[in-house]
Amino acid sequence: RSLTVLSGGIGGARFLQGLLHAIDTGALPGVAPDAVVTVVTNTADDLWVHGLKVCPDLDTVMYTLGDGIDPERGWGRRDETWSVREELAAYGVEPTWFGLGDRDVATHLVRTQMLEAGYPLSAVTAALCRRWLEPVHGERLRLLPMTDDRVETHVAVADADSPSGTRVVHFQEYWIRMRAEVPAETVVVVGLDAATPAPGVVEAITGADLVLVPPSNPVVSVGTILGVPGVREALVATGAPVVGLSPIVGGQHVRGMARQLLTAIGVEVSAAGVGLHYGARSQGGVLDGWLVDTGDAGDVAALEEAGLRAGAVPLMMTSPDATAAMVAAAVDLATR
Ligand code: GDP
Ligand code: FO1
Ligand code: CA
Repeated sequence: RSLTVLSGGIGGARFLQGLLHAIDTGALPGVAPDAVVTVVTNTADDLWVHGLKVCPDLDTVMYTLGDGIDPERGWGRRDETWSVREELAAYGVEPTWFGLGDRDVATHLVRTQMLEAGYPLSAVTAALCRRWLEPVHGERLRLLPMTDDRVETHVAVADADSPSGTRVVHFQEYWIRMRAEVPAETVVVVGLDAATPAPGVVEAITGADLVLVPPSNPVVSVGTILGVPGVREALVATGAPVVGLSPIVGGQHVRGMARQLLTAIGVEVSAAGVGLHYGARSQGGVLDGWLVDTGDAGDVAALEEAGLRAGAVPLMMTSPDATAAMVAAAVDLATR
């Protein structure tokens, strides 16, 4: 069996931990323990900082599934030190707001050197995963960037000091420095329309037995993956069921800034709102099924009226077992 997951960073990584746990414990009906998982990961968070290419979502998934992640932060390395960051700050070099860990810098140096030598991001990612994923997962887990092309999410925020009344900042600045506390007016994903899916991405979707959309950020994680020309078409064309899980529980995101960004793009901040935003494949969207939290069971009727198979189950990823149960519910919905 081959499963493909469209993933962002922290939420997607936690979902994937539960998915792999479910496969290993035989908790998924009809999914054999030797199932192969391909992760198509958002790269629009990526940014160049201090001359280094940083790929937050790829690194978060890679470190999490390779057991190198810092469990408190959910990003960056455990046992991290910050000498490089402190020295850069001592030179007064911006951005000081971006947390660059010493161990993490090595990853960015390897990636930057390989990119400058002409390797595409997909080859760089495969090389980094030879250290982080192959020893633990062998060939059953593949981490792909959504595209090898440069794509960056920028956010336009109100700014009284600028002549236009608006200022555009990189998504990382909006999130890390501004804590998403300034209203986002528009989200612009620079380079997305000119991007092409990375090698293996379309086949991973069209050739899968099951495609899962984890409770990742619907705007800047899943939305950006769907925006890569060719990805949406692959989802409409695939013979695999496509099932997603809501990142919005009780009308609120569980963490991060999905509420602010959904509002910016005019999508209702609810489990049904996000499911309807992705849309039913029978109506030109990308989903066959959509899982909401038990507290949002009232949303199921509207989803089913829109052509989606819907279910209400506990959706908090409080442990690999809890997440594994969510994955089993998604597989069940897919085969219903
Ligand atoms: P990011 O790239 O680090 O922001 O991570 P993702 O985009 O993959 O996931 C972020 C999303 O995960 C947020 O919108 C959260 O609402 C959602 N999320 C985090 N934890 C949970 C959880 O336990 N359950 C659900 N349903 N969503 C979650
Ligand atoms: N998130 C923060 O809140 N503060 C940081 O200083 C920070 C640094 C950072 C460095 C490398 C990396 O891979 C991720 C980092 N993140 C940081 C997380 C990053 O902002 C993610 O993009 C968010 O989780 C949203 O996707
Ligand atoms: Ca992200």
